[in-house]
Amino acid sequence: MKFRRTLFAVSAVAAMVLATPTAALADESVHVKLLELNNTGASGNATLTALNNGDLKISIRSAGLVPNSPHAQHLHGSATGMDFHCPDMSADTNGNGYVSTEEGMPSYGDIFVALTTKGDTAKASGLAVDRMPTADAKGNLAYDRTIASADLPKGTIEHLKDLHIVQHGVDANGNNKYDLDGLGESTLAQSAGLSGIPEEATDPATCGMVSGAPQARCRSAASPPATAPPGTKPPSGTAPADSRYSRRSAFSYSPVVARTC
Ligand SMILES: [Cu+2]
Repeated sequence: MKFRRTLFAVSAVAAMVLATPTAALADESVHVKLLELNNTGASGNATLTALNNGDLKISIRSAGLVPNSPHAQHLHGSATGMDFHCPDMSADTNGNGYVSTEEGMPSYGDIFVALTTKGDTAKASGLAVDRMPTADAKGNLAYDRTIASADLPKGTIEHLKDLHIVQHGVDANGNNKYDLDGLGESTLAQSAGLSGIPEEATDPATCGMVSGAPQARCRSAASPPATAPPGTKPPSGTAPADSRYSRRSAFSYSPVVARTC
């Protein structure tokens, strides 16, 4: 009898062990710290969550933006492994004191996904300010949206670490609005066939680099933390002096992955 009870107990444990690998895949998040560009004083935090079904959930909370104004925002970069990063003021090649969107593109790449509030999220909607989030009277902005996997460019989830979040909209002449008196007309908008758009509306205000990436999904809380694939581990050593704008120094796999598994 005792033998039978022991056999039953062993079988039960074996069944539990065998069941563990079938646990559902967990959603996985990466954090993006948004830092000011163009001395705007704006900042924020964002979370990108790769959902189990392949969708991408984006959550952004920013402060210090131009109040009561729409802020175009995008994922910049590419899914081809290009080494983009957030620019510093040295990207201001025309010397007007502001890094424009075009001047920043060699650093952070082209628009990859337009983070609109509704409708399509294609690059072509990059300046669809009527579908971009608006900062409140205090300059705070909150954005939450889940983009279906079918609407994401190929390779988005796999290359989250290569992407950046950029929010646009500055106030060069300090009158709490976008106007042509600040920096003239937007050359970006002009090149897109739009006239009368202030440069203030399109110059970048914040930029943030993904600080971790879902290289591998976690199966259960008991699983060991996922590790970065060979060749993508950040270099060891001291971070550059201006680490705010260095993608490499902002890289950190294990803390993010371990926390979200
Ligand atoms: Cu952008």
